[in-house]
Amino acid sequence: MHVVYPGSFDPLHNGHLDVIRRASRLFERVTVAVLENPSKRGRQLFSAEERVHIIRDAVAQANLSNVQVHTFQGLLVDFLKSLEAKVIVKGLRAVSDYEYELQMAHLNRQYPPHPETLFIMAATRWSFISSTMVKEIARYGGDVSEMVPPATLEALLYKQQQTQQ
Ligand code: COD
Repeated sequence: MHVVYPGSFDPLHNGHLDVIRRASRLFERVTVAVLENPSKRGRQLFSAEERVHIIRDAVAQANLSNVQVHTFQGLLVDFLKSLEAKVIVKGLRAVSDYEYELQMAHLNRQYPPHPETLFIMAATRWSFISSTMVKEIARYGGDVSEMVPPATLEALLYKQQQTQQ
């Protein structure tokens, strides 16, 4: 089965990578779909290309050969159609994620290809991590090396150096 794991991934952290790893064990093919949202461009730390680059590095380091990474724009269902995929994978951290994800799952299912959404429970260890928290801690010089893969850590350090120049 071919599944699509969509998100902003700004940036990828260990909770995301754990979902990718577990999905890659369960399904034949996993496409990580990075939302390229022009209206959010100024508000995101990494460009869509940078986010794809980080995820590809992390996936290669983890030896996940059935995982591909692509950007998409517009509606997720249209991207699924273009791939002929019918299953979305999402991660669930807590009840607070559930309401939003439930609404999205129902809405996505209204439109062709009428995808199913499957949820993978966040690993306890990573369930408190979000990209927003990673960025905030990194911005103030905190150590995020336990929360993100080396590819993200490198990209964060590079971004910090760039902004300091
Ligand atoms: N552990 C496990 N899973 C996690 C963790 C963690 N610590 N943190 C986040 N996740 C999961 C999230 O629950 C989500 O499933 C996924 O990882 C990605 O998370 P984010 O935060 O990078 O991405 P989101 O939630 O901002 O992504 C939103 C989408 C891009 C999926 C959504 O906006 C979308 O589909 N947009 C396209 C437009 C569209 O079709 N809209 C209509 C939808 S009805």
